[in-house]
Amino acid sequence: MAQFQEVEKQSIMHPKPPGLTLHYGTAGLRTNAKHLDHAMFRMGLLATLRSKNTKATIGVMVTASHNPEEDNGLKLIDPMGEMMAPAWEHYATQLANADDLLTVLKDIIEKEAINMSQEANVFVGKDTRSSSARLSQAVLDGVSALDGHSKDYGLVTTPQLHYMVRCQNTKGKYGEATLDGYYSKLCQAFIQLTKNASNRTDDQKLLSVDGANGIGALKVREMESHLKKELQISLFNDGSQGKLNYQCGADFVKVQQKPPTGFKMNPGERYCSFDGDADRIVYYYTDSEGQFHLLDGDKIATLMSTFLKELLEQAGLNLKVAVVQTAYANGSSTHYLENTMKVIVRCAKTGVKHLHHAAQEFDVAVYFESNGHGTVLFSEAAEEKICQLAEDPNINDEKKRAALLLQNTINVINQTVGDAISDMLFIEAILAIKGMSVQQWDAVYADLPNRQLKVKVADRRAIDTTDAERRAVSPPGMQDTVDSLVNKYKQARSFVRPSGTEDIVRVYAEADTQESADALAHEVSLAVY
Ligand code: 16G
Ligand code: ZN
Repeated sequence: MAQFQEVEKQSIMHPKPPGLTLHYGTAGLRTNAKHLDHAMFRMGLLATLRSKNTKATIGVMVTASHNPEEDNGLKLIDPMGEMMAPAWEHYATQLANADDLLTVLKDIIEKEAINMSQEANVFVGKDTRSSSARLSQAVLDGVSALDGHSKDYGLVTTPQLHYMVRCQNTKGKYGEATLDGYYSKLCQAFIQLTKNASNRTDDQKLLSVDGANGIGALKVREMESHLKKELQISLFNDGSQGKLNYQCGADFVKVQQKPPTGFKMNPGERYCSFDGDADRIVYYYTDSEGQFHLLDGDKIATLMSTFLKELLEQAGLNLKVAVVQTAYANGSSTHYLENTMKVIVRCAKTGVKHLHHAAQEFDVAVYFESNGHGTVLFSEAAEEKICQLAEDPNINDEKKRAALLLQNTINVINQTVGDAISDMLFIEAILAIKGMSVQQWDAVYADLPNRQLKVKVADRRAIDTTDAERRAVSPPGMQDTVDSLVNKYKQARSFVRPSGTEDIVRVYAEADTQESADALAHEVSLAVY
């Protein structure tokens, strides 16, 4: 077939380095940008096949998120804006590593019974890395080699591209598949929400944002005029001087538990950091003693779920709110959510796709990883009930207000994936409506002291876990040892899991004091073999 001849011809321009093996994992493909050209071309081919297979538009985002500037990577986006289905992740790995490209390609076509005359559409986006332009061109080459149509969105955040894909495939029902459409939808909803905040002072409208010297900074600038001064953002680490993700950004702040470089913090003021592709966010402040306080994904999930639960009650809607966390969620947050807020809490395996999947089972579900990646999902039935109520002329004022707030909440949220910009607007709206300071938000519960360690082992795959990674089933005896160590400490919990992104094992421990958490993490790491 002519298509395959074209693939063969083009692939010569995108040769695979000998001996290189890549793996499409939880975060897509990711490695040093020097080794990725062939993989990008091939993922352009795969996205085209996936588009033919689903008869829908597919997305390809070129980014390595919070990794250093020298790295790059890619994530594929399925029709509803969600991460690509796991069965196809396996094809991605096979295709990226194939020595005989055409054989693997034909194999996928046969296995999935793909109709090659079906039209294909692929949306492509990229972050601000210096390698991204060249690599996204390789993706576009791959799409055209198989006769697919592509649309190059250029510089966008990862969640913006997810959003575009969903808009396109739902024929505008979710919004318009343009950047302007995205900003208008989110910002209008934000402005409507903040109209419910009484006596909001100019000071409360101020927020400092660390853009990680990446795409998020660019896009916050672009959005500013849509906010009509209802949120006044002071942007730092905007990419004009510093290096991407270097000593800044959400991952740095969460891991180091300290402020990013690039600015001076004033006590009591609100700050947040995005990561390098703006799909994660964390908040923080310093108190009058100069002590740093981090509000991570767990605190964000608590704020959002509490707000939603209260509104649903006021609206008299019988819809269940759930929170989906991972094993890393601070024990205090789980305890508070289950026992004080009385919301359903579920634990999923690490990796956004697992949380997203678990969240889809509920009417309204907030999912967040502690690292700040998360969003809210509303079931179709829940959205319908909320919209019907908002339009019902026979309800009292309190119910009406709650229904309208819920409706605008749906619109401010990017339901496809965690989105720093959308999460930020929703958090700012909640704080404004509740008249809550960042300190008051922080004081809702106190985090248990905790410690994370990395352990290098001969073979991390020897460790197998169950119960959403909270217990190890192999090697034999390891979990018993962990249990006996945990029993020595108060309010303690610990688990061991193999990393999905690095060749290491991760140990997490929490306990009543920092000394205990540190000691427990250390003892558990010695028990890992
Ligand atoms: C990936 C995941 C992230 C997760 C991390 C865990 C996505 C988009 N990203 O970066 O959510 O927290 O892996 O890494 O799913 P680890 O397995 O090395 O601990
Ligand atoms: Zn990211």
